[in-house]
Amino acid sequence: MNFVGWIIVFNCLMLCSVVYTQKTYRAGVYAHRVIQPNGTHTSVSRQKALDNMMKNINIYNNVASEARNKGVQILVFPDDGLYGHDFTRQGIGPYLEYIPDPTKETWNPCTDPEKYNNNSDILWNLSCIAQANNIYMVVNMGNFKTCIKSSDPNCPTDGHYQFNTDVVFDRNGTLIARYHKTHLYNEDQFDAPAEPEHIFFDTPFGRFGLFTSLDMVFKTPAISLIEDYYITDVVCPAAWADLPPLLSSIQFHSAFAMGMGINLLAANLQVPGDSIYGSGIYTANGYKTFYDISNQSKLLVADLNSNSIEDVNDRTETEMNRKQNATSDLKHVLVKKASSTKDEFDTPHITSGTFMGEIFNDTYAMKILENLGDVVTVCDNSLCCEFDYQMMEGSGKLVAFGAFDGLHTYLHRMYLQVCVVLECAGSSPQTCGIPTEESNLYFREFRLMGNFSTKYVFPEVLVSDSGRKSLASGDLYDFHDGVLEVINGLRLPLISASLLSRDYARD
Ligand SMILES: *[C@@H]1O[C@H](CO)[C@@H](O)[C@H](O)[C@H]1NC(C)=O
Ligand SMILES: *[C@@H]1O[C@H](CO)[C@@H](O)[C@H](O)[C@H]1NC(C)=O
Ligand SMILES: *[C@@H]1O[C@H](CO)[C@@H](O)[C@H](O)[C@H]1NC(C)=O
Ligand SMILES: *[C@@H]1O[C@H](CO)[C@@H](O)[C@H](O)[C@H]1NC(C)=O
Ligand SMILES: *[C@@H]1O[C@H](CO)[C@@H](O)[C@H](O)[C@H]1NC(C)=O
Ligand SMILES: *[C@@H]1O[C@H](CO)[C@@H](O)[C@H](O)[C@H]1NC(C)=O
Ligand SMILES: *[C@@H]1O[C@H](CO)[C@@H](O)[C@H](O)[C@H]1NC(C)=O
Ligand SMILES: CC(=O)N[C@H]1CO[C@H](CO)[C@@H](O)[C@@H]1O
Repeated sequence: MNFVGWIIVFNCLMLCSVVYTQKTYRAGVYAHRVIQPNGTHTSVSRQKALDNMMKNINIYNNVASEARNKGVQILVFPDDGLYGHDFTRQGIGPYLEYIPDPTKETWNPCTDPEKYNNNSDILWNLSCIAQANNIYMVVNMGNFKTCIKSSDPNCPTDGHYQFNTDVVFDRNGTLIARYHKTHLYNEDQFDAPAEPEHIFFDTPFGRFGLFTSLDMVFKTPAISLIEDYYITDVVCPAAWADLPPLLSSIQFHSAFAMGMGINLLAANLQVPGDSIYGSGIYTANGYKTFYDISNQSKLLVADLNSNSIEDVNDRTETEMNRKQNATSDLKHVLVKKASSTKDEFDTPHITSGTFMGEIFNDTYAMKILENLGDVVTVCDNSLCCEFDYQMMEGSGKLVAFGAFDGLHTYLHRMYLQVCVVLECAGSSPQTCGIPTEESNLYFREFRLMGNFSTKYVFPEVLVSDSGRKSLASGDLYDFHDGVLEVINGLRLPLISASLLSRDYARD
């Protein structure tokens, strides 16, 4: 093909209005309580590894047929769902398979299991499950790839790569996508790819981006994939440890979908002892369904709208413009307040009473909300947050409003800017930020905003339902122009409302 031809193909890939034949689709996400093998630190035989994985694959097989009976068209399984975690590099060895690059060669492992003359049992089984159930299937597994040190400086000393990998099969069982996880966490058994991969696949009901678990909190490839490839729908196998009060699975995953304006199919592993749980199907306007119980497996099913590429182009341009405009408007407002209305900042409820509180191992500037209604500002470094509220009734406990602008280093290194309102766990300021699932806090209405330095703002609204954390229904709150707004109560007591923003460049 000549140069012009390539340009047309390239532009078309990016911009052509792909006409999807379906306007809606039915998604399935499986919260899988993995059967963890024993002896994950030493190498077992290939047969033993296959037997261990077959225990989980047999469950996947039943789930796929349950999903088919429910009309599911695309089914997502979690990160590490075939063998669990806590492996050494040697220990995971016999669980891995060679996985060819589906952008370079076409392979249907079910119809042609011997093509690579390797151990392809797992790919073979999975492909046949997709084919038998006529369903798109997203599965996480391990990839073994040989390399040569003399020609590849990144090649590990043992002469091969071990990748944490997502594979996607179409309804015929053909392998259509392969993604190597970029941001590993406590996964010494795996190598990260030298360059982050931007992977997506097309279906009759839309284009899906693909990344794994912790990838969701970093810019590359998660954000760059969505922005640069016009992604409207994302599938994300996860093994995400629940990290309240700001990064619980359901809390951050739903906020990510809303903040980025996408549909998100997030399948989390269930490992109760390690607090790994919380799966869901989320949209730009709130959740469709979620499951936040740690000790049992569950198939979640929901219908979603297929977004067209044109919708995304519109969204990308106007949303980003609006967000940028809103942020600059807000900066303007806050700057104006700081300079011209000095009195306002001198009134006691705005300047006094700031104390330092700890949330998720970061030190926040905080204020206790003392009135049933007020407009309160709290600042940390260059971030100022504003909270404009009408409370229904006083909460039995303290209610804090906090701001944080800094580099978070505990667990993950990530630059955060956060505005948060939360009910404290107890009656002293030191308890503000300690995770709790209980609350008595009801707001009639509120507006939460901040002058963040980036457009990447994720709105989180966590409520308490029968003593457990839960998500507020998307039709009870609104996120537009960087402002989180509730105008008619949340029905359930609020645990926390936060705008969590990421300044990726400062990580
Ligand atoms: C692991 O070992 C325990 C105790 O010996 C046994 O009950 C369990 O079934 C084993 N699990 C697997 C997956 O083999
Ligand atoms: C799946 O794998 C098992 C164990 O390796 C093998 O016995 C079985 O034939 C495979 N089945 C299919 C349908 O791939
Ligand atoms: C499945 O295979 C059939 C026949 O080989 C082909 O026409 C069809 O496009 C394939 N479907 C998908 C989703 O790849
Ligand atoms: C899960 O935990 C709940 C209580 O939290 C308990 O009632 C239920 O029996 C447990 N289920 C399983 C399968 O362990
Ligand atoms: C954002 O601001 C620019 C420049 O002020 C303006 O041209 C544009 O229409 C605004 N966009 C939106 C979506 O409001
Ligand atoms: C936010 O507002 C404060 C107070 O006006 C100001 O000092 C700060 O520079 C602003 N931050 C940004 C990122 O614009
Ligand atoms: C981080 O915070 C948690 C609770 O929020 C606490 O248990 C832990 O000790 C803290 N760790 C460090 C290193 O400060
Ligand atoms: C582990 C292993 O044997 N991998 C081989 C599988 O087959 C491909 C293609 O034939 C080879 O390139 C791999 O080295």
